[in-house]
Amino acid sequence: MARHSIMFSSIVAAAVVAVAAPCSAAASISGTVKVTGSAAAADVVVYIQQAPGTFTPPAKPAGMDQKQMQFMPHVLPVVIGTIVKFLNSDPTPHNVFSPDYEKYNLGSWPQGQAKDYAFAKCAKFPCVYTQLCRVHPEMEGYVVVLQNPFFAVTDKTGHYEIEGVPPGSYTVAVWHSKAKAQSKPVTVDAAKPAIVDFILARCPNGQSRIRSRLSDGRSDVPVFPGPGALPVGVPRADQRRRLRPRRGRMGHDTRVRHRARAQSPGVSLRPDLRASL
Ligand SMILES: [Cu+2]
Repeated sequence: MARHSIMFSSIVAAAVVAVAAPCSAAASISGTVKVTGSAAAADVVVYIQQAPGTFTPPAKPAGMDQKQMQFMPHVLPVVIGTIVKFLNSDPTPHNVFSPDYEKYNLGSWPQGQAKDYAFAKCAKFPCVYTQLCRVHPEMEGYVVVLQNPFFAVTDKTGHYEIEGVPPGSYTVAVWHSKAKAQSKPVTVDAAKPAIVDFILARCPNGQSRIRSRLSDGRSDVPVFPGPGALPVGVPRADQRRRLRPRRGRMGHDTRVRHRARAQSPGVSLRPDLRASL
C-alpha cells in the first residue's frame, strides 16, 4: 500500500512538472489604453482576470509612499496576500485609512516611518481599496488586489506590458478609477506576443470617492478632519470661497462694526458695503 502511494506520488509529481514546463516559454501581453475625454492615460491597471493555480505573494512588501502630499504610486496593483508598506516621506504627519471591504485605519505617523498592511482578503477580484488620509482630504490612492501576478499599470502614454505570462487563453481586463471596466479575451502564444488595446469610456459615476463624497453631499467615508484640514464635504473651489470673507450676508455684529467705521472721519467704505449698512 505504502509502495503504491509512493508510485502514485511520483506520477503526480511528473504530471505537475509536465504542466509547469510551458512556463519557461512565457510570453507577454502589451498594448495601449486610451480613456475617452481624458488626455491622461496613466494609472490604468491591466490584468489577467483569472489564471490557473494559486500564487504566493512576494516575500518583500510592496510600497506605497506618501510624498509631496500624494499617494505614490497613485495606483498599486498587488497579488492577494501581499503586504504593503505605507511610508511617510513628507515633513508632516499623514494618516492612512480605507473605507472599503474590511475597512482599516492605520493611524498617523511622522516622516521616515512606515506601517504595513496585508491585503489577504478578496472574495471577488479585483478588490479595490481606496487609500485616504484623514489629515489631508484631497489625498487619494488605490491598492488593487488581484488573483495573480500577471498585471501592469499604464504609463503616461497609456502603454502597458505584462511579462512572463504562461501560454494559454485568458480574459485580460482593465481597471481605472474614473472609467468603465472592460475586458477582452486573449490567447497567449510563446511564439507571438499578444497585443490588446482598449478604449475606455469615462464613467459618469466613476468619480473618485472624494469627488462623489463632495458632490453628492453624502458620506460613505469616515471623516476625521485633522489639524489644519480644509472643511470636508465641500468641493475645493467652494472651500477656497468659504475661507474668503463673505460678502452680502452681514451678521449683526459686523454691521454694527461697519456702521461705527463708516461714521469715523476719513473712512471710505466700498459703495456696496455702505449701501447695505
Ligand atoms: Cu496626509
